[in-house]
Amino acid sequence: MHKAGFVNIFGKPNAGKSTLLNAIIGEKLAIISPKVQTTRHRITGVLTDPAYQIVFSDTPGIIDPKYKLHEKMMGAVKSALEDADVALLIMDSKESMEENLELFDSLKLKVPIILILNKMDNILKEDMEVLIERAKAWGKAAAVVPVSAMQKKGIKELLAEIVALLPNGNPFYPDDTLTDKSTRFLVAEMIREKVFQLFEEEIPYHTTVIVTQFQEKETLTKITAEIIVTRDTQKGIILGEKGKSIRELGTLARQEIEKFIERKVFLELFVKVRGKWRDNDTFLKEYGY
Ligand code: GDP
Ligand code: K
Ligand code: MG
Repeated sequence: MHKAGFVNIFGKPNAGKSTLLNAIIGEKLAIISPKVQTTRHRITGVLTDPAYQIVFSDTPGIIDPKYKLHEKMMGAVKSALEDADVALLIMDSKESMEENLELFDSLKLKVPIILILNKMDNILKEDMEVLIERAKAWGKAAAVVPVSAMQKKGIKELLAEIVALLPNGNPFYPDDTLTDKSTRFLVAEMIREKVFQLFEEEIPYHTTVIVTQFQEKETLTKITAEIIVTRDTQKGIILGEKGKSIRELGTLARQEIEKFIERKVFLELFVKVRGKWRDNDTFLKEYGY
């Protein structure tokens, strides 16, 4: 019997949800950074095998909403909670298990749970065994799986546990589908990732990116994107002295995009100031939230 189902990834900010999705799918679909609240959307990755198809969703980390943007982000978490066949609850193994289990309890999940102890590369083997025992004693997980999403360790074992819990069914997507997100969206996210990488403090959180032009030319793809910030000072920082910072941003983003679309890219970036985009429904809608 063919198996198919929806599997959603939950956990605190920085637990490694996006890294795990990418490790499972084998493509960089979700952007990653050491900063919290990097992921703002629910991102789907589809894994197809002759025997099964799994539709994974990465979600923003679970937080208390402070802005309308946060409310939209938590809406993405909630909708993911309600339609999963299996929930992957992931935690950083270095963090408090009590706190994480308390959070997971508060989700009141009715679907089968796999508890993932991530970042096992940071933990001694004997300490990991203790953690696994404590996680099993929680009693709510059908399986407890240690992984290193970063080093792609434990992924096969995790997939076996997921498949065991999947319902029978036909595939939802054609077998070459990787994600429900458009290339334009993923490209905007890659640029946003570089903003998280290059700029500090409030800048990444006040920034969004939209791709305004995506043209496949004969020898290259021409992409134009707008980087939206909330203040003139932020625009100045992103541009940098004589445009130095935005050139660096452009180079890093272009390299990443070229790897992903496997074509040469000409990338043009503009910075725009939109005062309160994070708390304005019209702007949020325009920017895809
Ligand atoms: P998210 O907020 O849950 O989506 O977490 P990310 O996937 O963005 O990862 C947060 C940080 O943890 C990044 O700096 C990752 O490189 C790092 N990270 C993720 N998985 C692992 C892992 O298995 N081992 C280690 N050492 N770091 C990891
Ligand atoms: K993160
Ligand atoms: Mg993430």
